[in-house]
Amino acid sequence: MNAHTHSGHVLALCGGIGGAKLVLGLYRMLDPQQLTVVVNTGDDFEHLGLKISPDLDTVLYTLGGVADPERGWGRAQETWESMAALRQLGSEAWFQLGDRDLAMHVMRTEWLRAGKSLTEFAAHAGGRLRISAQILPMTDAGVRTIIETAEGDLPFQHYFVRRRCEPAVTAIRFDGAKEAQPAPGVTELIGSQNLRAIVICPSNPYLSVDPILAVPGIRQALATSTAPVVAVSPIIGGQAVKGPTVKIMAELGIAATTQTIAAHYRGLIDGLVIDESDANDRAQIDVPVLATRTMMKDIADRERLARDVAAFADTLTRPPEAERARGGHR
Ligand code: FO1
Repeated sequence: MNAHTHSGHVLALCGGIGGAKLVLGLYRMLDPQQLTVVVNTGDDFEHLGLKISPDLDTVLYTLGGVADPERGWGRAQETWESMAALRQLGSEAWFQLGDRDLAMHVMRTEWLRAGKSLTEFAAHAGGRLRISAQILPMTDAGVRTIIETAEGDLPFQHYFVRRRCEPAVTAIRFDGAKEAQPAPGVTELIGSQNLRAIVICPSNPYLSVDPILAVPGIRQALATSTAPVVAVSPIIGGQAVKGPTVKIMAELGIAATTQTIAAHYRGLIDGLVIDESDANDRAQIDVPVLATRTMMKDIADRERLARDVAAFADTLTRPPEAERARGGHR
């Protein structure tokens, strides 16, 4: 089925770099006004007095066409003079804030201190970057991903950047999630009749997608949505494309396979997209599977995967909630 003949909104749930790649494909393949991206904010933190929202910025910069193509985070053509000056003054410098990127943090901090919400700031920044898709944080409340390690609890960026993911992970928790509410519009959109598909991007399920699902109301809205929910596995041939997914899975005693990803999203998804090299795993996955090339090296890869994911979603119908929860697709 030609994806373009299908109207209706697509909602993507996404973390940072890996997820943003597919989001860019969706953005270029769909009518951009028909795309909403709900972004993980569990990685957010306050640093040098500034409010930093790395995943939100990665999505904003990527869709705005100003992301650094090599790093995946931060802005292209970046310079680092303020970092050097901060270092000279004896400031901590383990978290790199580029000169251009700083503008985003300064302004977000100003807006939040003035009583505006993260949702309002994301809409403003998206508009200024001429992005016609809607970009929403998962929540306006402070949800913080805490990595429990053999060396104690570490806030996400301290674990990820400062400690380079070295300490062994024993558990992951999302402080503040229980008290949080979804950002305005998130659950309404998930429940909308006009929704074509919900796509869980190939972000780390434990670090980047679970915080979104931990916000009360989001998981339930997904379970009762009439739109098909499709996840894209971040595991290719037992490896994660980027980042510490496999290391963390091993430390948590979980096998890095597409079956594990399917099991993780059990009761939530109506279909799973896996890499063609993992096609043999299909037999052990109890939802419909699309095996295709999921590695996204260039823009053509992102667009093709986006088209494949949307066309796959169009072939799926949603079973009633109770049946889905039992894995009743077969
Ligand atoms: N990642 C790094 O590995 N080192 C950094 O110094 C760093 C700085 C940084 C600044 C702004 C920003 O938006 C992202 C930044 N990231 C950096 C990436 C970020 O830590 C992670 O990619 C995400 O949080 C994981 O999704």
